[in-house]
Amino acid sequence: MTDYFRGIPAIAYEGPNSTNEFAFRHYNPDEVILGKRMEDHLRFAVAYWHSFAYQGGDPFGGQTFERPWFGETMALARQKADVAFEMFDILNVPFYCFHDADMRPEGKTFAESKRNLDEIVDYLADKQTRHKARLLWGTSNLFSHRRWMSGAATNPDPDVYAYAAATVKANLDATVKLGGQNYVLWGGREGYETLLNTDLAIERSNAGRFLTQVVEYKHKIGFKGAILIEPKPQEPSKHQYDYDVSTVYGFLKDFGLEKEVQVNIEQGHAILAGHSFEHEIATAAALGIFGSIDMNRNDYQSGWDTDQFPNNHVEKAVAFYEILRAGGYTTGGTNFDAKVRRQSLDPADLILSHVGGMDTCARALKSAAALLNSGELEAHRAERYAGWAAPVAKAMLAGSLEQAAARVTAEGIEPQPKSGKQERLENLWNRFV
Ligand code: XUL
Ligand code: CO
Repeated sequence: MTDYFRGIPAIAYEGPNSTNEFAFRHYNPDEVILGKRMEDHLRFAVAYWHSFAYQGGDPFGGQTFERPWFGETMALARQKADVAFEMFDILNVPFYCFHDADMRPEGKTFAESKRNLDEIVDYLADKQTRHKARLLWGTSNLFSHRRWMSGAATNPDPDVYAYAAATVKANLDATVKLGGQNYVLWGGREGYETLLNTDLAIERSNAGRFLTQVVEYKHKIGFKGAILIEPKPQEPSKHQYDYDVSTVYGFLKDFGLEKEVQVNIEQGHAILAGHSFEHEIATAAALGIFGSIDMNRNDYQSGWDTDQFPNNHVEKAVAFYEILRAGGYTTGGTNFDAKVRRQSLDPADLILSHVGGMDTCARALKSAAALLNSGELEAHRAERYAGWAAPVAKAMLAGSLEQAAARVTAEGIEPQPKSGKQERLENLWNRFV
């Protein structure tokens, strides 16, 4: 036991009228919604990096947090893990996520880093036997260390590709050892700064080969979880190859991996790509590659990936509606890839940021489920597309362009525009949030 969260109680559900800061007003894990427990719908995860490794820096200033476990030793790494599991217990979250670099000190050589990783993974595996939280996903940090500055799998130097392969293999093995349900690849440096020094064709092709090797290795070791790509258009690279869900789908199709790999969609990344969160979720669902989400938003004025906790349930309800419509998560979950602001110094800030985020999502889920259950929105949608169920429409799709064209004169077609009813549907939404 550490005393980092001393005096902070385990957070329990007290209902919407509670004024207790340290209570859930909406997140009630055992409440059944659409036939499933809320905990099983939402599958919340805490991100190891933002809560336990982030030091409070921004582009203009360094560390503001003084966590007792900061430092590059194994003893401090174990202390960090102790605090992490204490926080998971307080929040009663079922999952966490990690990068290797969040959990273990960097060694002087690959072998030393790997030894440190293996040691901390054993420590976490032991903790998992005595605590509730399990691993939602593991991933590799292939972007912070200077060796990755020109990319990992897309680096011009084949030795860096090899180092990336060794790193991903080690983290996939660690994920399996911890019973992880997914493995995520986010390619922060898989892109470029300037075309003047970049062979885009080689880089993209190597990225495809790398992902294929990852999938082959997954099958070789019998990992049953999902491999997830996390799209992002830019930042840190000026341009990333995994720009958005549609770009990733094209990439997967190109390398024959569209049945092997799904996406982890982050709200902030969707915004950077000029999309809404729900657009990205709905696109992934329509393409059959929806996997998991990172539930963190950007600031709408700054235009940066600020990784803030969700606090607007109306906005999130639309996203959860799309997740429910897609049938919910299978191996995925709701990961808070979110960090407290650099002025939020207190241990309580770490807890209450998550409490707020969990309550926001729970409230959003309840609204989305009620609207879906009412069938009202789906009835409008079904009516709008009903024409496509008619035999004549199906025959037209099965036939040629000339046959479709011939219908116009043969049947005297003169289409009559119909209202899209947007405002009426927005009013409908507002009845449920
Ligand atoms: C960076 C980001 C990462 C990934 C995991 O923008 O979202 O934290 O989620 O590497
Ligand atoms: Co993320």
